[in-house]
Amino acid sequence: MSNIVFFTEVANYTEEIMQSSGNYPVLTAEEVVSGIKDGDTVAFSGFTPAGAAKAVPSALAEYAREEHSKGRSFKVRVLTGASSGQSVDEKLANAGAIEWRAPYQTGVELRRQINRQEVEYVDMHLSHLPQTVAFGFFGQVNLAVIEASEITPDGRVYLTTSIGASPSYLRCAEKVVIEINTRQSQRLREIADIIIMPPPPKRNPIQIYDPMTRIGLPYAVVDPKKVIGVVESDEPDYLAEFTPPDRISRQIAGHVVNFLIDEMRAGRIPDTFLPLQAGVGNVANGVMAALGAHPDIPDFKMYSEVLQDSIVDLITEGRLVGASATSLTVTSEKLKQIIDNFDYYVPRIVLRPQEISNHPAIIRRLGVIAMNTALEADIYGNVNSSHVYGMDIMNGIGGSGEFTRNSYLSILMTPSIAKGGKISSIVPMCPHIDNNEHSVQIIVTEQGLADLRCLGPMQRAKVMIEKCAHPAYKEYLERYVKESRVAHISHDLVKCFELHRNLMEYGAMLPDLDIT
Ligand code: 0RQ
Repeated sequence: MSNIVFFTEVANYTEEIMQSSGNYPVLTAEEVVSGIKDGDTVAFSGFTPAGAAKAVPSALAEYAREEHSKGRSFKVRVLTGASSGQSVDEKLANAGAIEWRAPYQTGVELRRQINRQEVEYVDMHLSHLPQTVAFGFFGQVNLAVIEASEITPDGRVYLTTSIGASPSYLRCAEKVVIEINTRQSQRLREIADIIIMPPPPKRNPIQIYDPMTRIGLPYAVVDPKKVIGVVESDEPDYLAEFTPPDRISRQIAGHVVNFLIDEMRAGRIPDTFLPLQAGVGNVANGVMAALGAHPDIPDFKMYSEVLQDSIVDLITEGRLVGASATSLTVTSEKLKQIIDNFDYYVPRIVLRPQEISNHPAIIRRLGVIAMNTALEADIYGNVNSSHVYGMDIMNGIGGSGEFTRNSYLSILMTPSIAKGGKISSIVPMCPHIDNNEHSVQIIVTEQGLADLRCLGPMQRAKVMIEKCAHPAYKEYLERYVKESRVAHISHDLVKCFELHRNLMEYGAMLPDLDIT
């Protein structure tokens, strides 16, 4: 029986709309923008920020500036798959054109506006997004602007470097514009594997039994009647260059690799290894490189969300034998390497909708080892990855929650101090918690690794301080525990945020401390 038979309702929908056919006018981005009204909800393709729409957001930013110069208010509600960087977020934020934003962002200017309450931001689990949109919790999506390499007259849309939430936006939006990006390779469709989940309770098990299982189609589907036109573009994905892992990242990576090897020797990870998920950033890149370089780690697969440059190197070396994700967030140079050798990479990479790449059931079934980054962790193993002082957004929870909660092994990593020692990343109590003590199993800093599995709260506190805290903060943390009210989880509710209050007031958690 074919896997996609399970998605009968979707198949019927696909067949039905494919009987209509479209003859799509070529529009300029400015023509598209002239139809967008103040307060509209616009969904853009893009995931960290691969495959983001590019031409329409630029024109939209320009249009917003013109409207503002005429004294008229003009702001839109913005949806994407995840962060959209320069392509969407920063352009629109710099033009003061964003009123509301979901589900994830990393923009410097947008972050500033969110923290000044100029933009309302819904920070949410990324796999929840498609059904949240489909059931209308965000209201009507007025327009979807989706980057593709091709749209056929019967409504097949071949996406580019990310899948993200685009299949859902194509299905749910009132109107659709396709940005045909002539720079993106037509062959990218060969790594796409797209399904849309039917509504509950008709959700049969998703038949992915290996990171590389394919169950869907190479294209997303849109009703051609909704497509108001196509816009041509040839801009590349805008990605920051990665810096090589620094000393701290290499030390964290060393602890993680040694731990995984010990787990394998103890028989808790099979000799064939388990699929890995790695968050974005330098620490994650460093860990992946270290795993690849270690002779005792067998060749492995990934069931992840984002594929970064380090992943391409590992696939090329034959260490990473298969990688599933929702975006190919790689620099132009790495993308060219993939495209130039596509026959080699096609069987080794698959891109899925974010609802599937981050699906709790599949993460649990495959026994994923999740490795994500934290801003801070408390002595009991609760983790804050998103809000400084529990107030100021950094980026968001992203996919870290769905992987941490559902993986076989959940690892959270952070340098033990930040800002030259003014901040301890190990604190008595996190003022915001993205991943709690019930989901977090392992915490790693450059100081060491705390295996919190099966430990009660006070045992956790001991191990966290001993293994993860920076030596300069150990005494403070030990005293905090000793002087706290005796309970299942000891705390002093007057003092638990003393370090954070000091940081806000004096610019350092322990103002008299000098770590040089
Ligand atoms: O500040 O930018 O001023 O230098 O926070 O910290 O060490 O550069 O770390 O870039 O790896 O980001 C958690 C934010 C880490 C990221 C987080 C300051 C520090 C620096 C950044 P500067 P680093 P990274 C898959 C998984 C959530 C989403 C996720 C993140 C800045 O990994 O957004 O995991 N994760 N997604 O100085 C105050 C502290 C601090 C601190 C560091 N305790 N208090 N500031 N900083 N620790 C991807 C997706 O889901 C799409």
